[in-house]
Amino acid sequence: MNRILSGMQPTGNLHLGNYLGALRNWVKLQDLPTPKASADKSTKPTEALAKEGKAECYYCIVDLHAITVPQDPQKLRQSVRETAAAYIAAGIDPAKSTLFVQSAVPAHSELMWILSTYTPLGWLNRMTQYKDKSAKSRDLELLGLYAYPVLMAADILIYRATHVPVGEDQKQHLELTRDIAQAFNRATNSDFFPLPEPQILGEATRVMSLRDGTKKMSKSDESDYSRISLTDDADTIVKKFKKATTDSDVLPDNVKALEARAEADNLVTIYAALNDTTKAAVLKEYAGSGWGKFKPALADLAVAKLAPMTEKMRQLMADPASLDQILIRGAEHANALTQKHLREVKNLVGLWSF
Ligand code: AQP
Repeated sequence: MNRILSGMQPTGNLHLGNYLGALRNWVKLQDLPTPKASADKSTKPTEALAKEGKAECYYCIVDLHAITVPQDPQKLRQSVRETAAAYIAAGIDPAKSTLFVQSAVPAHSELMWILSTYTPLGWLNRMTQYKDKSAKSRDLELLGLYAYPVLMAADILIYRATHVPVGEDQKQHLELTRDIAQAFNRATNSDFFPLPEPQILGEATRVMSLRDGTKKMSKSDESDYSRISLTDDADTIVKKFKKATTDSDVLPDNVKALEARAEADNLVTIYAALNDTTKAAVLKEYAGSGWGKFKPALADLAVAKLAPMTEKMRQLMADPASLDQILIRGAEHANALTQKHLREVKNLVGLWSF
């Protein structure tokens, strides 16, 4: 059985990058008849996945990853619910997908320890996310942040997941996950872990900051104007796009001409992704247009797509008990599968399990 796993950190408001790069694809994969582990490379990944029967989808809120940087406990708990509400508002259906909180499924952490014994430090030293985050403050030079990719590998492998839909920034961590899975399989002379395939889908695999087209849109950017949050109201969205950094040229008539124009490329990419079309199609419509025309059109499109989701999130947040029930049921389901897999891993390694 093919299985899909992905997650997001409950570290504040989710943004357009999280939505277009990951969440929206999770919904598409949830609603597909699914996969074959060795996808035919000549077709698009979603098409390849669609060729076979249904996949099981597991979507988690990775609070153990969130605490690799300091968190306020109250805010973290609230943020877990907000993230669950965003998943459901975006289209994740708890009746079709298992939706749960990582810290409620202890096998993730237990497998992480086991996998860490197969992970050479040299592999972790190459991870750019640790370097980027720890460079911001010496206080972040912590084992947890350094070991984050091993926990991510455990998150995926404990489900024996075959496909992992993520944004482009997670590609390196996915490659590490495959290396760790191979190292474990080799050492235990087994093929216990499938090698999970990244699903980096759609036009917007890396949405950039609205202030600086060379930086990725991120929750931790100090400028709120760098991102569109899923909870932003219409006025805020319009204002943020209006203030977005751009050059002074009109839009070109071909995608190649966007290559040296990071900010323009980003806005066209966002438009294409929101409209479920390609950058070429957007340029066909807007070639020769200035920002005075394109930015309001982009803002209108974003408001039309995001407003129903924001409203649904608000409704879900008004009933936290129901959200908690969904997460409790999801954790029960996830625990049943992961405890079974953990017993099998322990047997292979020679650890106690009963
Ligand atoms: N800018 C982005 N473009 C496309 N995809 C993105 N993702 C994140 N940013 C972009 C994808 O969203 C998923 C969840 O990410 P996460 O919340 O676990 O952590 P993150 O990547 O660290 O998100 P942020 O916003 O950058 O958080 P901070 O600022 O706290 O580090 C992943 O699939 C990711 O690829």
